[in-house]
Amino acid sequence: MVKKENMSDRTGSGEEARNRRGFLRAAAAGAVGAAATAVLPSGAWAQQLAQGTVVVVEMNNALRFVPDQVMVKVGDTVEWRNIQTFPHTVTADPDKAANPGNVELPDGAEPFDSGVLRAGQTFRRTFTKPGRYRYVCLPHEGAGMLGSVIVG
Ligand SMILES: [Cu+2]
Repeated sequence: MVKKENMSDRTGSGEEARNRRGFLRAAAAGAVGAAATAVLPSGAWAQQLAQGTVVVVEMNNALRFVPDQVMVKVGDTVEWRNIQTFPHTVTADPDKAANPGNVELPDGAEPFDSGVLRAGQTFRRTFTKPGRYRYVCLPHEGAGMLGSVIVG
């Protein structure tokens, strides 16, 4: 949208450019109004609204998930973010954990594993089965890098 405004400034007459800017402003105001009256927006935002809330868990060089326990609703998504430099994983798979007792999944829930997440990388999981999920960071499980998600 910004790019289009710049183009019209360059190519249109002064009057035309002013009208165009007015139209764009009205269109933007209309979009806000539409969102406020619950007309579904499009794209990623719509998908996010339809799927529920996104809760963020950070992973840091102190070898911790922060917060190490989150409570979400069925349909919500948890996003893990590596905010520093050490590589981490988000692993809820008893076959991969050094101590399978550190991992827990509700009956019927599929194990999952983010793979290695380097600095700045993220991993998302949407939870569709209620219950308690306990997971580990594979490289730092021994250092106590453990977390849980309670889905209610
Ligand atoms: Cu880790």
